[in-house]
Amino acid sequence: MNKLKIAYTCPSNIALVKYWGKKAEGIQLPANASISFTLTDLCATTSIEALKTEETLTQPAFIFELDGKLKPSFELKIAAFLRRIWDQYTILQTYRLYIKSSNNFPHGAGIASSAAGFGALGLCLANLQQQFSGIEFADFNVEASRIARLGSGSACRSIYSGLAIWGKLQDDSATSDEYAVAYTKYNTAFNTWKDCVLLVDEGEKSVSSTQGHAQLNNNVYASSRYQAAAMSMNKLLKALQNHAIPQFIHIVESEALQLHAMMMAGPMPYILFKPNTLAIIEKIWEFRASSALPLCFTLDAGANVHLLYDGKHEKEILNFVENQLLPYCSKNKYLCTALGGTPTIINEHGKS
Ligand code: 2P0
Repeated sequence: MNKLKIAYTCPSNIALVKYWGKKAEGIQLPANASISFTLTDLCATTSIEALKTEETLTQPAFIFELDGKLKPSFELKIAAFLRRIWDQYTILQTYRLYIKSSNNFPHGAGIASSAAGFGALGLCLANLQQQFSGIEFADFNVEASRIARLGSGSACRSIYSGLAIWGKLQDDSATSDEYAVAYTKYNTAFNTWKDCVLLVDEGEKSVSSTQGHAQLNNNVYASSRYQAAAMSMNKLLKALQNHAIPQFIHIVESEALQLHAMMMAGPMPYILFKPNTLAIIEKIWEFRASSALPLCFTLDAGANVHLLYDGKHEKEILNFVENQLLPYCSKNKYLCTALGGTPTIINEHGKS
């Protein structure tokens, strides 16, 4: 076949226990296990057209467009990713890839666009390799998650709807450092939870996440952080099983603050949150104390605040957002989404 085609849409995710730091050995293996909620409405859509070349290639050949525009700044990361899978993804050795991607959320909105983007790319490539070789992977999602991880660590969790764990847990043989797995043992009362992303700052981050991870190699608190993350995982899984809201809130907020504490306590300290990030956190604490409603915040590697809440109380909580938090948001902007999105194939019959 001279042409193969595929397209997937894949949601972003927000970590509850954070991946922050990589193992010294191996490629893109996490220093600690993490768990995330997949975000229903915040997605990347990626299509690939693979055209057969006359000659055998010696390195990946591709063109990448984001929202219809060439993006040279993303090419290095994609090229590094394709080189990592080159030996096993034999399609790359005789096909040139035309990769087109778009997000349904604004770039720089503090939503993990690389998680959604590399999640979709991993799904597309795993599917294309199957089309090319005629051999199915034993577990397609595991394979897509494994290669998504090689593009961007957090992307491996986006392959699963709901909750996903990435990183080996001693007492769970299904878990792995190489790929994420779905976590299904949680109390279904969490199915009504939502995420409202409060956009504090839409600019580019001063330090990328990949640079941030690397700083853990020389951070004197790194080993304590990895121990604390393991404790957080242990406690959070229990809170998720038992629908123990106070414990859930405590661990999720502590994890967000530890993430930023590591940035501030690293060898080249930096701060990604802004004054309005802190103002929003204080407002959330005040509102929770006075209302006793189930809500908490978490942060990604950026200034924006993810307000997690039980959608059963949506009216009161969105009133609070509108009345008290909007003044702290850039251009009064926020994005709300339910938890639990699922990657979807758009076209699997594109062979010609
Ligand atoms: C996470 N983050 O668990 C953590 C918390 C951001 C804050 O994983 O170098 O884009 O591509 O593996 O996955 C963001 O880092 O970094 C991240 P690479 P990635 O979601």
